[in-house]
Amino acid sequence: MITVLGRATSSNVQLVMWAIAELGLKVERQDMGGSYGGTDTPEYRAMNPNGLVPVFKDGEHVMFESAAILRYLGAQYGSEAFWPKDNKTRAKLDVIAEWTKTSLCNVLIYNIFWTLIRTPKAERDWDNFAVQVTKMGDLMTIAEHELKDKIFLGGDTLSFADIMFGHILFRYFTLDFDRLNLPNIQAYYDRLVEREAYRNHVMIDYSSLQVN
Ligand SMILES: N[C@@H](CCC(=O)N[C@@H](CS)C(=O)NCC(=O)O)C(=O)O
Repeated sequence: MITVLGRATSSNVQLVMWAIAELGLKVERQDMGGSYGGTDTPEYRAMNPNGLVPVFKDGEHVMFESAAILRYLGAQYGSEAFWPKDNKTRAKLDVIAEWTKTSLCNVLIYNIFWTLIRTPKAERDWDNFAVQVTKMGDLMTIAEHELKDKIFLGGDTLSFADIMFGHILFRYFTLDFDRLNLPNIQAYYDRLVEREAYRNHVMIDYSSLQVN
């Protein structure tokens, strides 16, 4: 039995839940973290000493860190397309996954999202925001080239790298900032939106996180 502990509005929970749904696995999710609390108990800290969500359980196997959970899911349950067995083929996809989790998430989630949604209006640093929006454009231009003539990052079928890259796109396209016109990324996002699992687990209203 797979269990995920974490609120649905967390982007790190979303990527895990989306992966589980794409892999056709059964899961039970329990709201935790944020206004739900529950992450500061000794029991929770024993599972994740950081007190953050998500925590993932597959039977007795317990882990945290969404990217590590995604890789575990791929290795344990993924098809050849989702998690290629060939190390070099998989490593090429993992470059994009890792780049998303580090470079892209740092700009989009920890700067742009954090400024617009999680920081009180009076405290927003608009000079830094402008720098981050320019950085976002530079990074997404790299992704735009990567997606040239591709349906998904690895070819015609969704892989773990698409879960990592794709899970940030809902916020990328719905936050209020200036985006470059990048047709490959727009078409890729439109394809993700067609997927029920993406709509159910990633396209989650984040207005409850908004501070004013
Ligand atoms: N590197 C961790 C980061 C986890 C993280 O920052 N989670 C946030 C939500 S996205 C969190 O727990 N925030 C506090 C809370 O929700 O109580 C991962 O990818 O799982």
